Amino acid sequence: MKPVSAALRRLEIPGVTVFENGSGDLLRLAIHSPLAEAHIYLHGAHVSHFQPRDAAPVLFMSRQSAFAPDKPIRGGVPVIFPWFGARAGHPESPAHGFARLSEWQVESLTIDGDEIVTAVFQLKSNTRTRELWPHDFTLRYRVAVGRTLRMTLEVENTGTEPFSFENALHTYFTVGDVRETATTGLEGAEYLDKTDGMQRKKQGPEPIRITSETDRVFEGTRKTCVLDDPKQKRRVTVEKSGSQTTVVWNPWVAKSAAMTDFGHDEWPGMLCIETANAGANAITLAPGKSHAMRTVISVG
Ligand code: TA6
Repeated sequence: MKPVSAALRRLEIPGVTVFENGSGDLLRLAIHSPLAEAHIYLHGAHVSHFQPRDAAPVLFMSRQSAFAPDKPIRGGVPVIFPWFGARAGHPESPAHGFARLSEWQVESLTIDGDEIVTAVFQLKSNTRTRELWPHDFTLRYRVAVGRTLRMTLEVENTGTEPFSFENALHTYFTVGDVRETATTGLEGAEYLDKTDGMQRKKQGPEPIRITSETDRVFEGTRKTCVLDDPKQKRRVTVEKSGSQTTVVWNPWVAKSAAMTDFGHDEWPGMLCIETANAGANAITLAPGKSHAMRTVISVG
């Protein structure tokens, strides 16, 4: 059991939030407010669970996910920074960057007049991050839990040189049956097909339906997406700002079988719709400047 520090205890809001040992004895923040429930691990500032009152859980979590200091968590909302996917020219670098593998600090914890609980996490550049990526930065991640889940990732360049980065909120949604879902908001948008050698293609006028392994990187889109999930009789809306890339992913059969931290039969129950800036949409920040990317998830 990992002890909870006095500093964290002082941040707790009695009756609403508590720091506790979660899976793998990793520390997590548990939120039980009148509006919703949520769990956020300090490891990766990883939202692993979100459930509005009177609704079913919104996020998928693999039953085979690792919960360990040096491993990514498979499900929920991984925070991706400073590169998306494999790092070009650096096969030794961890996929999807180091933010999801890092221990974040808790900066503040508040509840407002509308009973929305906001947790702010921080990750600053350090010796380890500089070994992987030679830049100075501060990441600030605001997670506001209410009827909606609102996540804002702010990147500040605290160094003396400009730097370019990619980022993503790599959200895993739980769905009744992915083969019955329809995702709208990307009609006519161009994408890179990661299942087909990154070929550039164009989404047709119809909603996205999942009929095989799907891994599409839509560049140059600021659109809101709506995930229609007939089996769970609900729609999930993914609004965003400060993001020009949306990624849609389902591993289907073969890729699922190849992933050790994912159940071979779990693919029908999840779909990733990710708010990102990747590839041609990578962000360049001058010293002293900041960039914020936000996503708001609501269930109807
Ligand atoms: O966002 C989709 C993707 O880039 C896929 O290519 C797939 O690899 C997925 O992320 C999961 O990546 P991970 O490194 O978490 O196994």
